[in-house]
Amino acid sequence: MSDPIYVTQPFLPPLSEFVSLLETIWSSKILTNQGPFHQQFEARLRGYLGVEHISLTANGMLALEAALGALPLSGEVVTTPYSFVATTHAIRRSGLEPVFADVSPVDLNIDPIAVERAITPRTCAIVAVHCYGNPCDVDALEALAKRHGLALIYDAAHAFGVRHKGRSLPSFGDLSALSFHATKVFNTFEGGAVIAGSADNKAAIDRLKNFGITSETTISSVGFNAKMSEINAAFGLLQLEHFETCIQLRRRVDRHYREALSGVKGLRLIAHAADTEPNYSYFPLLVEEDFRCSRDELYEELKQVGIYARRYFYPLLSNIPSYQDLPSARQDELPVANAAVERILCLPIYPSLSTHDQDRIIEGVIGRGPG
Ligand code: T4K
Repeated sequence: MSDPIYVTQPFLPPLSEFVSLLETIWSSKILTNQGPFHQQFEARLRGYLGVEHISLTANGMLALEAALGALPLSGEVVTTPYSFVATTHAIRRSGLEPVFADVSPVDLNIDPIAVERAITPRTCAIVAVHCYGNPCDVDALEALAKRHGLALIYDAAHAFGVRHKGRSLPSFGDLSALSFHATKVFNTFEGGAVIAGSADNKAAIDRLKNFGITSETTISSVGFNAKMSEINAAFGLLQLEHFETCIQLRRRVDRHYREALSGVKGLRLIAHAADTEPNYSYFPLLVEEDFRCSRDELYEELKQVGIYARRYFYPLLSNIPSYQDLPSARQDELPVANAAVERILCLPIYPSLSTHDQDRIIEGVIGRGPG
């Protein structure tokens, strides 16, 4: 059998380029606690993302917890059930109550009309996800948040490098949380960041991620440890130099899939949004009823030939034991999300995916057997 193909493969720059950065760390012996690489990486990201305030974190989930912890929130948070489990867990672990609202059938992002219906006097915030890197309806969500006096936080774990309406997508909202996990479009092995709309929020996040410490003798809040180490920050600096090349390589893969699979009976591709420069982080397919087989049969068929597509984000978060008893988790209240998780399949996409391997995947999907 041919080599396995996984849903993603992290981009790694030439090792020789990283060694000199490691030598710097070895000689300085500064390993963590906002050292020089941490500061340089924050500065470079501010420039790249066109934002004023950013705080690096150890991973994307803690970035989201830090974002939620930076604001004076209590009560209910309206959020999507169609995401990775970190989104809802971060809300719950912050002592807040997740309230699910359905998603739009067009892009599987939270539907502002459903959000408005879910708002009660106890709602304090909206946590929306730019799912697969496709922008939420940022204007409608901002208007809603303003009208109801709510905080607007984006889980932008998939959105690094996306530009929307002339701005970097993670710059929308009061706060956005990024993930730099190995499986993400931009990785620092593990890592993340919060983009803050104000210096005060950035300061609150900097404190929270450092145990709530303000100075050597002042501990002003109950924080945690979510600091990014120097090794991850140095690696991020290097990764940034290669990022545009990675996006171009991903664009090639995305185009080839779209050319080969658009118009195949029973397959629906999610279109790139208008006024958007995508990051091509995922390639989601919806396997409709009139396709030659079901989504799960397709998933198994591909696995048989060594292609490991993934059903992101199955199961739906409103259907897992931790959340299924919430009143907002009722399946009839979330028809679009419940239907989508039964149909979704994410095909492999990453910079080093060869055309040969991609053709194997396409042939497997279309049903011409192993390529
Ligand atoms: N919000 C959203 C919307 C998210 O999607 C995520 C994370 C978060 C928040 C939280 O961010 P972090 O705290 O993770 O920074 C993965 C990732 O672990 C997770 O980061 C990601 N979302 C989620 C969508 O996917 P798995 O369980 O699917 O990963 P895994 O280990 O099965 O990896 C998938 C494939 O990638 C493997 O088959 C092979 C390849 N791979 C993976 C790793 C880890 C590699 O080639 N090298 C690697 O090091 O969850």
